[in-house]
Amino acid sequence: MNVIGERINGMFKDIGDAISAKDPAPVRDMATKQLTHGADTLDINVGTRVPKDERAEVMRWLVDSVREVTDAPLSIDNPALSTMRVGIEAATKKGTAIINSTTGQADKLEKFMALAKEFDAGIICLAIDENGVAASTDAKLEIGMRSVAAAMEADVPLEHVYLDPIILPVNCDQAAPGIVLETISQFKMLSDPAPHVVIGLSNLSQGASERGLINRTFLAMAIAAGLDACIHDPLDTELMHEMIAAEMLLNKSIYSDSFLKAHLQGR
Ligand code: THG
Repeated sequence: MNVIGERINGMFKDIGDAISAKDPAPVRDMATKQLTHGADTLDINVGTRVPKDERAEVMRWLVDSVREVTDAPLSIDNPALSTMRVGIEAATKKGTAIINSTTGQADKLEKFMALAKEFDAGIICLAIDENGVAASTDAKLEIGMRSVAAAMEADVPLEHVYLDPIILPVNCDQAAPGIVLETISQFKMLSDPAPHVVIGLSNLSQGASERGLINRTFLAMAIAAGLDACIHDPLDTELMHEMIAAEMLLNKSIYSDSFLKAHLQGR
């Protein structure tokens, strides 16, 4: 499982305040903390408080701040191509990066895949196009297929492609999580080698109570369906333990009586 730590995001008060104050210390600390708690990759998102015309510069500052303490892979989380280029350029000076993300319109796919090729970066492709978030399994698969085809066309290796079916808050549409589970297992059959499949787990429980319980229950089900990357909070210890147990039960890691301890030490 590629754990993509979600905490360096301007939507969180601590990081939003650090951005406003141009104080790199809380950003560096949050990077280190997520990595010691088991994150493999760090998501970097400037948030919505920053005015649009300042987002590229803030992205560069966030990436440079994180790169002072780690060369771990960074997931550059922004919809605009110009900000994406700045973030990917800064991140790949030292280490690798993932483009997070592109939507499925032909022109967007072409431009973002060219960027992935240029920087040898990974790329997350959302099940969204000009009609918005694809609602049905078939509509999500259709965009997934288009994304895989665009990667092949641009000579981006399928090992660098991550399909995101898009998980929305369960309190808005209770049927949607089941559709996402079905989509995850079908995404895995789209190509050989299979694309990676990723979700932004915390979206699921936004506005709900019992957030932790909802997130970790769904993560176990999604891992069973084939999820192999997840944007979530690695500081949520119960969630991380549940993830490790799920991987052990699916025979993706070795069982021993002390499997949890052994796996935590290995991270
Ligand atoms: N797919 C991809 N990338 C993504 C998402 C996705 N990036 C952004 C988001 N979704 C994943 N990251 C978060 C980060 C935080 C929250 C949800 C998703 C979250 N935040 C609290 C809230 O809104 O209640 C804020 C808490 C606070 O302010 O302290 O839930 O789906 N590819």
